[in-house]
Amino acid sequence: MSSKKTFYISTPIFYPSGNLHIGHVYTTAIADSLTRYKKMRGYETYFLTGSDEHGEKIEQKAKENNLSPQKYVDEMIVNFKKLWDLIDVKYSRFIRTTDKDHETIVAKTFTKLQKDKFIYKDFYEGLYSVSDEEFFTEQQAKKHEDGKYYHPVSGHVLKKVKEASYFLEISKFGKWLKQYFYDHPEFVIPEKRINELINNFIDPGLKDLSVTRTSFSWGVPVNGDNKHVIYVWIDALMNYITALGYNSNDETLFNQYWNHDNAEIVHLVGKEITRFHCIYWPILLKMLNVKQPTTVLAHGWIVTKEGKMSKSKGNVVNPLDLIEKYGSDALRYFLLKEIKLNEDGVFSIDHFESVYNNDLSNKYGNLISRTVSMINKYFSGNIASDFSIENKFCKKLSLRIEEAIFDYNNAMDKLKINNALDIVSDLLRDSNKYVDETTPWIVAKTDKKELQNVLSWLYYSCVVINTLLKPFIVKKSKIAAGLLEVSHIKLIDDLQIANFTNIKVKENKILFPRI
Ligand code: ME8
Repeated sequence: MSSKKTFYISTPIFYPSGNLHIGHVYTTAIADSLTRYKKMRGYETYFLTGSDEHGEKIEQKAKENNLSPQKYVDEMIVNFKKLWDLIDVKYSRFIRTTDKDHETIVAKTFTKLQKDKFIYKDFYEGLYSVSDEEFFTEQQAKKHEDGKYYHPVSGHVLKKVKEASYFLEISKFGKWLKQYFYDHPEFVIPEKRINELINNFIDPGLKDLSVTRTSFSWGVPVNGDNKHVIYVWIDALMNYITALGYNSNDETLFNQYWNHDNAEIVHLVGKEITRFHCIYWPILLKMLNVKQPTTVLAHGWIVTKEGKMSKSKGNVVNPLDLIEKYGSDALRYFLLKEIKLNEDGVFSIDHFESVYNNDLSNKYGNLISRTVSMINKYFSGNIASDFSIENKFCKKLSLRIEEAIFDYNNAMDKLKINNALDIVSDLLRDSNKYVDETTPWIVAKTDKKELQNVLSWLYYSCVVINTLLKPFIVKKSKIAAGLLEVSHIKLIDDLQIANFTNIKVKENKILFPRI
């Protein structure tokens, strides 16, 4: 095994029952940016995303479209991958629950759990939401005046079911899980979600989970009892380890990214699926004797002024429209900076455009542009750098840069993406202020040596800012790195002034034209 530190991150695998919207882009852009950051810190990384293709909902959708389920998901997945390409989401693997290696391990794991007596057969009687793939008791669901039961969060209608089913004996693990939460405070971020789980599910007593269905056939059948199809959530959760070859003939990736003490493993999820990832998943791993992930980061929702995005409200924001009009970098930047990870965040076009103009055009684009123009104008694009700090503004800026790199790393290591972006944004503001304070165009008239010093620090600040923005602003930061002639800088550790003795820039280009 190599001695490099490893980082493994996953998004939920999304249902191909509809097109992806900015909520899905949000989670996936967080995962992609954290991966790019970890690479800049010298980690070996593995980033997993994919699609959750089995189940009754997909079977129904396929029927509505007059297609076989396989054909239907094959078509939907083309759009998923197109979107990820457009927005620079560079995953290591796109797993589909219909992938043969995944299906094989899911069936094999089910058999193992039966053998180990964690799964038993009985009858399931209760309420089920097809759209949310979720079961409820009558106490948990809302009964309306019309006599029907509805999902307490999504509002989808629940249907009564009674069928033979296999059950996973999770009721035995409540005590263990509660202790695990106390011993590993970093396991669920934000912490407030742990209390919700304990109060709503663990303390009242965990109920064994129905893990198979007989009312549809689009899924992985139980070995030796083909009428039963393995319940979607077990099938889906397993993707996080089947993707790495867990329990297959080749466990190289599993050993490299999961199965060792220093492996950093992060699952990103939206808050509505915290229960599945922080209760069922850790218990399943415990049953399989597999180590737990480091952290489940459950972020809030992107909502619009009309509330949570949903087709019936007609407020679903299509990422393709935004990418076409403003570019993929602007969408990534907006979502990652303006939506606070732990809270719900409101999306509006006005806000989006104001962030585009203020942050990307006026602050970032303008700083790079001013700097490149001045180095071209006063030094024909080439300075022998002077990083002395006698000038008080140079000194102040040098300290600010050092502090920003430190704080940024710290925030990113703690997965606090929007804080990291605030730190870069502050450095941008201070660097633009530095230009106004040092007035290089006046110094140019009197003191070329002083100008060399002032512009060296300004250039260095641009390089640092641009490097720290690389995980978020993928395309334009590459262009800016070209203008600043630092395309070879790959690691944050390379950002030392000793590496910039000879400063060169190319002809200026506008990065973000104002809108
Ligand atoms: O739940 N704001 O798939 P799904 C922020 N297949 N994030 C949002 C969002 C919003 N408004 N809407 C969706 C499933 N998301 C299962 C997962 S994993 C083993 C199985 C994001 O297609 C967020 O990450 O309904 C959320 O958890 C996920 O999409 C739900 O995607």
